Amino acid sequence: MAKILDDISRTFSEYLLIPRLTRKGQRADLVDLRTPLAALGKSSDKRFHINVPVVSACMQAVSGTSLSIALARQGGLSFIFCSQAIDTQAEMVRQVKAHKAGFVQSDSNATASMTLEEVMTLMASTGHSTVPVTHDGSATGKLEGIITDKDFWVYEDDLSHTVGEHMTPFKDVIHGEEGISLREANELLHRHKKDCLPVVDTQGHLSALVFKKDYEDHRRHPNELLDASKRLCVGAAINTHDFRERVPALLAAGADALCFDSSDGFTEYQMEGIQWIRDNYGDDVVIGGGNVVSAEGFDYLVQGPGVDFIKVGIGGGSICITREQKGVGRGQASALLEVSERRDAYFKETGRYIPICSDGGLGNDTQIVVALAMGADFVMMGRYFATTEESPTPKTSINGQVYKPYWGEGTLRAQNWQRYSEGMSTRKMVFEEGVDAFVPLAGPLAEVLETTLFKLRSTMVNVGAENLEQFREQAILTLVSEQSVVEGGTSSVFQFNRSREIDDGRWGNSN
Ligand code: MZP
Repeated sequence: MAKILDDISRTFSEYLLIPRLTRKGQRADLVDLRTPLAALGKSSDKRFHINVPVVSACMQAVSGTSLSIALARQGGLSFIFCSQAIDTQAEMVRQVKAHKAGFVQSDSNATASMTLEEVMTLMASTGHSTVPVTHDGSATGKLEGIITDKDFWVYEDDLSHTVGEHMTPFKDVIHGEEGISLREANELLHRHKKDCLPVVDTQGHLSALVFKKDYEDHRRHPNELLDASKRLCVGAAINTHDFRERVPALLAAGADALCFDSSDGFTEYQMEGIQWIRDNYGDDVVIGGGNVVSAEGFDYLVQGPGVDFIKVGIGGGSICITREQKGVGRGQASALLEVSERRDAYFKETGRYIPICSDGGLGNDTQIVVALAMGADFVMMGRYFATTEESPTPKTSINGQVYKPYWGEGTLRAQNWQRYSEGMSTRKMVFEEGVDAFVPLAGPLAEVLETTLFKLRSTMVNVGAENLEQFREQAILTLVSEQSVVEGGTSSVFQFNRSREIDDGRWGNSN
């Protein structure tokens, strides 16, 4: 007969943290969020750390180039999805590594003959109010001028006029020459009181734009995750089918960490992949394994040369229907608690510390906090990042609200059969394990993440913790009853203003 576990499968929202002593001088802004992504304690310690404990999911609707750049600039790491051809994935890794902080390629461009109405539509669809005007409308065409939303009045000007009639012509545009340093570019912006500086090559072709807001963003978030050559860090997902070809291409492109993207990583298929990478590349490559939901799964993946970090979670993802479709999975809190306990015991036994990533199902900021208190070294999120400006999907207006498409890797749309087909003879998706959906736009990643991390830091202060290791050690959690959840919300009051966080729909009003 099957064995039935004694404990109930529990979720994060069933727990609350009990405050511990906060000592004088402890402040949210002093809390250190640095966390390991690579196994610690082996002879060849790689000590690959990330500066904030968040990574973005290996998903088409999440980890594209722009999001990977934006997240690394905030100190986190993205795993570029592997449900695409090897060369396109490697190219995305290359683009992140080649990103020159502060210099961006323009993604909204016009020609002088376009009408103001057309340029307004362009500004609305890209959300950018500064548009370079080039001879061919491309991002690298000869620069003829700049048009911004301040150059025309929607209700006063004739919108059938051309861009050429309203733009600032090139001769009057403050610009930089290719080769200019970021510091010099920012000095020009400062001196001329400009928001945007186009940079042109010797032929007058546009090569990049430098924005004042990026400078301000950098000053506010000096946490960028950089490699030894000061390039942004980026991770890449791999699967158990084509790792022999994919891994060499991704490493050659400069990927800083690899991660198996599998709904169930407790398999000999994954072990074969890990073994192959270790045999061919040794211990220097950072490899994430998973997903698992039990101590047994953890023990399997750390055997032999083993993985660097382990992802925990099956069936909890916001777009996931694996539990309904196959009856497999476990409440995310229960899974994380069991694996974390095993990780700590394994550390005591072997001196080897394996970071754990809680993957999927984080429905609000408090659940992120609880996951980190329960033992996760960092969390992986899909929906959270899909709601940001930088996710790779287009903004879509539905009934006057702005949304972004978000779909699971187990959908017919993603066609990521490699993620789900361990042990199956078929090389196609027979049934879906995910859904195709929309999420409300929340705003720029830097702003969204700043709020989340501030909440995390302030909870850590409540628990008297100065870093994530202390947070895990000192955390005391209590199970909550349904009635105490009700008590935790507002009661017997009428609210005129809802907070911005609820208004922006980030959490689907579930906060
Ligand atoms: P969430 O942050 O949207 O709740 O969950 C993201 C996680 O869900 C991913 O990191 C991955 O582990 C998982 N995922 C991705 N696609 C599917 C699916 O189609 C899925 N079922 O479960």
